[in-house]
Amino acid sequence: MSRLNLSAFEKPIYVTRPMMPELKDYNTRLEGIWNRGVFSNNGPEHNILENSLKEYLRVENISLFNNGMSALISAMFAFKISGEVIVTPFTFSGTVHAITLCGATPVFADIDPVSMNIDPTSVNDLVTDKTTAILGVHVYGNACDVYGLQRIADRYGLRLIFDAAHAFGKKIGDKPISSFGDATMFSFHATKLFHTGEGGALVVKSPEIKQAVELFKNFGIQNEDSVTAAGFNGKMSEIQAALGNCNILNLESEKSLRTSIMNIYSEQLSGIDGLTLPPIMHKEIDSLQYYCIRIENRSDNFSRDHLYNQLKKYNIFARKYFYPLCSDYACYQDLNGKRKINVPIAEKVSKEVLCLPFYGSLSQNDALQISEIIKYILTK
Ligand code: T4K
Repeated sequence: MSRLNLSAFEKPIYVTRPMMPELKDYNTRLEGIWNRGVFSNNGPEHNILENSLKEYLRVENISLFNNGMSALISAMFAFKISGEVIVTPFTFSGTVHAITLCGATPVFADIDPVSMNIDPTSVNDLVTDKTTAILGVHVYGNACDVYGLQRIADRYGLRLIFDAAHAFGKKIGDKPISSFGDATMFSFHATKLFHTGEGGALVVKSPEIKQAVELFKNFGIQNEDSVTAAGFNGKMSEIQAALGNCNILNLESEKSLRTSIMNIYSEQLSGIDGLTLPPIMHKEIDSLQYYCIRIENRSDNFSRDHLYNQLKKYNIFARKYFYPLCSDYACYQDLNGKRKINVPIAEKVSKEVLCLPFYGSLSQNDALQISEIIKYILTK
């Protein structure tokens, strides 16, 4: 390895870079698409990917989508979600917008201070006779308290839906993450561990719900003679699926490269007072989606924002996922009526988090250099 240095990177270093197959392998699949002239509507690339994902994720009822948010919206419609949905404010905008776009009202629960996922105790306090569902997000790929949330869902007869945009391939013990709750959404956006450029999937427990989901994502068309429900167009194209069929073959090597980067950061950044490494969640197989540290806001020279801004001077573009909180968006200020939004832990956490560059094509030297720069900024 070359000598460590504190100089700025020549080229920008982003929070993530997409896994990319050999162009010739993608071209081979594109040639097939060209020869067939089939670009969408459950073509062969789509069907191959659906079967591969069934096997990889160990699931039965999976539907592929043009993006993760479409998949989440479809879950809402398939379950006819209305009234209030209890959700974390510490997530990407798309999670909460999916609730709103379906005509339901998001109600914000607080999060656990360690896992940074929705806190079942806070959820329990927010259940009313209008509540129909809980929407949990496995933030950074750390699993929610799936058992605690299921107990609440069972107690009040609520649907339990998970946003697993960050948790592709995640397991709790030997159970796939999508075996919990009624439905689980995955995102296959270019910024995700496994991706199809844009794309996503929905895994559901019941075959009947899968039928409703398939209908909804194809305009409600049952067959040439019958349209049985109002639906939209959520279909994954052949071009997207072909990329997924290439990428799935490189997944294990991407994961092993990310594991090396994770180990470098965890070793280099441990023991810094005021810096917290990602939580180690026991009995979980990591999804390796993000590497997120937390910085206590102690002074002008020791805070998340200070580190974030200083890193830019070195051409390092870390990201503040998830700041601001969804509950602070202008469009969600009036939603909860007289009920005050009470999410103090989420407020604190969102001001501390910083996702570091984390992807397989980041070199180990670069990860070491980024660590050195972080240590320098925080201790100078
Ligand atoms: N739920 C959760 C919890 C989510 O995190 C997301 C998406 C969703 C739901 C919705 O799923 P999708 O409908 O998107 O499938 C990015 C992604 O656009 C978004 O998918 C993701 N979460 C979110 C956490 O991150 P931005 O606005 O930060 O993306 P952007 O364009 O700034 O990209 C970040 C960096 O990645 C860039 O600085 C460079 C790199 N990049 C990005 C793209 C798109 C590349 O190197 N190549 C690329 O093609 O939202």
